[in-house]
Amino acid sequence: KALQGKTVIFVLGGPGVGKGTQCANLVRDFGFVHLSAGDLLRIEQERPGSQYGELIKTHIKEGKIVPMEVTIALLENSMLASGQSRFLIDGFPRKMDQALKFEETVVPSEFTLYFECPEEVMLKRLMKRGETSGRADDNIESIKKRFRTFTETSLPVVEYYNKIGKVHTVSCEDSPEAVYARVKGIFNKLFN
Ligand code: UP5
Ligand code: MG
Repeated sequence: KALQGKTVIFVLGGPGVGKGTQCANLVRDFGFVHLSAGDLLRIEQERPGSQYGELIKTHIKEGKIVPMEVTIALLENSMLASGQSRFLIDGFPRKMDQALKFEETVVPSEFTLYFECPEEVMLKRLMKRGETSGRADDNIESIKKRFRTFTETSLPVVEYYNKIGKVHTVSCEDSPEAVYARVKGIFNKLFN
């Protein structure tokens, strides 16, 4: 319970919607620590001696959700190690049980920042990024699986928080700058 009282914002949205891009802006302007669950899993996958390397690799390629014990431990450890108190948790929770478990055992979230965008726009962004990203899941087969997992399993998390009035939704079809203007509008009211 070392993290009780810290500020946590969940940043959710489909694959390639721009979560990482917008979180970088918020780090610069509002002093948040940005923790991408996907980035942490990719780092753990590469760590020599990790017992989860193979598990993470196959789950990411298949667009499946890694068991929450692994992801929550990575997030909690990073939060503690940072010594900071404001966190953007990017790309997590992706499943309802993960949301409840994290809020119960780590810290409750302030709200969810939800990025919304049509699938064909996200597809274009990911295919373009795939030309240079080296990410094992930036190919058409994996992307389709990621979209499906998002719609079937992760979107219900957003719907749950929306029902209890804890979601700020931002449309992400426009340029990164235009999207950030909207995000900044929300954060200015809450954190300045
Ligand atoms: N771009 C960004 N914004 C743009 C804009 N407004 N206009 C035009 N282009 C824009 O952006 C994607 C690309 O689009 C970039 O090239 C960017 O320049 C451009 P980015 O900011 O990277 O989008 P993001 O939403 O972060 O996309 P990402 O691919 O990271 O999202 P995913 O949710 O798919 O990936 P993540 O890394 O979170 O997860 C990967 C996998 O890890 C999951 O599929 C899953 O298998 C596993 N995972 C878990 O199991 N559990 C977890 O808790 C988290 C992940
Ligand atoms: Mg990302």
